Amino acid sequence: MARSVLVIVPTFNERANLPVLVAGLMAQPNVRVIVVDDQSPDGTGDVADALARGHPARIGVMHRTERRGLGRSYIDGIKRAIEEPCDVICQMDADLSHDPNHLPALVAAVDRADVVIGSRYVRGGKIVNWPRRRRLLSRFANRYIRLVTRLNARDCTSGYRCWRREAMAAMPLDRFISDGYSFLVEMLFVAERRGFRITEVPITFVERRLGESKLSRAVIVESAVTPWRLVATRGMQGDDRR
Ligand SMILES: Nc1nc2c(ncn2[C@@H]2O[C@H](COP(=O)(O)OP(=O)(O)OP(=O)(O)O)[C@@H](O)[C@H]2O)c(=O)[nH]1
Ligand SMILES: [Mg+2]
Repeated sequence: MARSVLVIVPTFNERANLPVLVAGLMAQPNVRVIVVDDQSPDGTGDVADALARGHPARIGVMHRTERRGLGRSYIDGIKRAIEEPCDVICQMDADLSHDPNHLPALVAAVDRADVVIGSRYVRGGKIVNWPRRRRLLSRFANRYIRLVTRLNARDCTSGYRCWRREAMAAMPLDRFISDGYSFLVEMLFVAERRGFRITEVPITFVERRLGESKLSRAVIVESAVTPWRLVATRGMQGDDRR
């Protein structure tokens, strides 16, 4: 890849998956990684440190000690990422659902957009090994979010995204309301309100084979409520015009 790319990977109990993902990312030229671990009880943080010792110039690790959460982890990771020299900042799950081989296509699309979503729900996008129940939940979540927030993207909940560095740096992270997964929807909502160009590139999403999902009841409840909160505050947290 011609551009310099920084990938933020939040981890919680991904000890078996992280080395495979990192190997895939290290095989891509001009890619660096920041792992943001939330004191995983399974020792993912130590695994990340060991990987970083193997590639000190390309892998950084953050060990969070404050309240756990995907959104909080991303906020910490992004704050660090925008301090580092790079052209594109990406977000990616650690559970091997997101293939590093899709990265060049996503990064290339940053030429014509501020935010590029690795999307399951555009032509060419696929989901492998998801049970029917999980497919329905994701489909429903996307319909619901689009209906409530009027977001245009087909896949508003994908965690595989690339941002033009300046667009990411313009996000008002300290005003975000989400702790967990709904952070992903909030970012998109704020980006759209700021007039950023959002585009989608198809990916093949593969269900995790190892480790456990962290999709808890609390996370689902937050995801159901947040779209309404965003609309109610009209994304004020993302609006400098107030
Ligand atoms: N740092 C951090 N990472 C988290 C937290 N919760 C989830 N993650 C990471 O976020 C990514 C997505 O989490 P998953 O559990 O795979 O969630 P999902 O992909 O929506 O659900 P599945 O389809 O069941 O895998 C993975 O890399 C997780 O390790 C958290 O509280 N803190
Ligand atoms: Mg997953």
